[in-house]
Amino acid sequence: MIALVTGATSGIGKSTAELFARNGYDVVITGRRQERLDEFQKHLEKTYKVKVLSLCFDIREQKEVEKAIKALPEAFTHIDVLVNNAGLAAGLSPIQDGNLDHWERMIDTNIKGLLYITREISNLMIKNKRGHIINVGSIAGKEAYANGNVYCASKHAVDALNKGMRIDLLPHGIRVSAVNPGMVETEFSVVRFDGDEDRAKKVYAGIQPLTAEDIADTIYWMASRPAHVNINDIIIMPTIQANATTVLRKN
Ligand code: NDP
Ligand code: 8X3
Repeated sequence: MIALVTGATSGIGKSTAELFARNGYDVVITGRRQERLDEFQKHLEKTYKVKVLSLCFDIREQKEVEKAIKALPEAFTHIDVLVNNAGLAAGLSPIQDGNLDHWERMIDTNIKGLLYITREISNLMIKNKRGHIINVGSIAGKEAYANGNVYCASKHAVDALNKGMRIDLLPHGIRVSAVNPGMVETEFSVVRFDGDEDRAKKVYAGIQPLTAEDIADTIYWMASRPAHVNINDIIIMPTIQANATTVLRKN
């Protein structure tokens, strides 16, 4: 079995690729940071004795995505599971003060990048007559919250695409699922706040957030259900979080 995980250099994607490898899957790991990919590939190969292919590309660049997938070695073309994880939030501002670069990055990565890779891999899955696409959405795709505007819109798009893909791929026997997490402590907030680590730490101060491993567990559980079972959609929150903005903090 083969799993391709986008955004496997950090956080949820990295933990997910590791869990699939631990369960004997060969894995394709992607991201833009070549050094991290190389190091992670060595670790997975050595620890789990599985085949690992690392692909370094920017998911926002359609030609790069197409080239990387078209050049997959034969042994990696039978992708069983695609985890559409690569994504980010950039900024947290009211709509009228939005930073255009932040908007473009979120829309190009979370929506267009997810579409580019899905187009390539779904065609391989159709040829192989099997497959499972697991989309990483967010609680931000289920609710809008103050200053979350464009990030929330991008994750609402993932929610809609999750439903649409399931309809279009139904005749081909391809399963489509989504996991929508609340707060998970990864590099997410450091990226959101343009590298401001102190501000990022405050997001998780006084709470027990989810971990990347919690989400990896959920994704692997979805993928490992019997072939006739499809988990359509899961919202997963830390116990201290009731919705996008209601969080119980210890002072
Ligand atoms: P991280 O910042 O830790 O990981 C993000 C991953 O996405 C990295 O591997 C990064 O790789 C990759 N990525 C980002 N931009 C690109 C790009 N242009 N091309 C290729 N790869 C890219 O964050 P998380 O693990 O938390 O985020 C993973 C997913 O989970 C995202 O879709 C996020 O929206 C979602 N999510 C996160 C939550 C949280 O609270 N953390 C909650 C709900 C959903 P590289 O930089 O090497 O390219
Ligand atoms: C990440 C969770 O609440 O920051 O998608 O939007 S949140």
